[in-house]
Amino acid sequence: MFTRAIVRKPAHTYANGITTSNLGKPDFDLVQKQHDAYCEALIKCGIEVVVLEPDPNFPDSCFVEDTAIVTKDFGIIARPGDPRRLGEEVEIKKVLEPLLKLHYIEEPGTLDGGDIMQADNKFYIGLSNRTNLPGSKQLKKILSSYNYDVFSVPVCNLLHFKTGVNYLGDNNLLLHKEFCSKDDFNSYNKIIISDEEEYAANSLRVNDYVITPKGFPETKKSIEKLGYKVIELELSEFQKMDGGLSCLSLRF
Ligand code: CIR
Repeated sequence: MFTRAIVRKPAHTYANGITTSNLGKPDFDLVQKQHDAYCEALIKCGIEVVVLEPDPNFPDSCFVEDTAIVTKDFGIIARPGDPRRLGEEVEIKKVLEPLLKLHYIEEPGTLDGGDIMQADNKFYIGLSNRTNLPGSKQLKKILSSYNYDVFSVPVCNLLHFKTGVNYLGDNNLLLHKEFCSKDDFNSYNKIIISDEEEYAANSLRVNDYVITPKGFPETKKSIEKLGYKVIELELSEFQKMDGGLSCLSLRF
């Protein structure tokens, strides 16, 4: 059960962020509206949302998930793998410091929170272009000291691990087909996401609801079939900057 979330408003420089998509330039009015709707959805799920002010020096800084890993008992300040995002974590550290015991990923480690997935007492670390071996080793050591089981998984064709895999709870795992043949996930009830609906693999369980991007009917149907209440959100302007649903918040 999550009670709190941290989000950060998109900055007016948002369109200068990093992207590989060719979906066009984001419309900043719409970005703000979609972000507001995201915050409202979290509130509907019973979450107290802390909204941080935008930082125009970091166009990608609304994607707060990449800056830390949080649980109810402790947090780990990440070290973003793209140098253009290095420094976003400083503000998040200030916010989390009074709330949680903190640990840190240190040089030469790099690690983006979007590569880290918790599934009950397990953590999966995606080794991507953003999260390197030293970063993953440091994280493993910290998480193991809290008695979590930790596994590493290579990420080849996606930005982050959670671009393609997300745990809904109750043993249910949303899985883009890049990962479906991996033995690592055999113990889960796998919901395989097709290429056409890849963006919806990044759906998010928040308490009694699953929040999912709008426009992916097959995934929505599969999630509803599992018995979850679904909230759909329009996220077109975040998709344009390679941002998924989970990356807009830190939940704990
Ligand atoms: C980036 O490339 O870093 C941002 N434009 C998008 C980050 C999305 N984060 C995530 O999926 N966890």
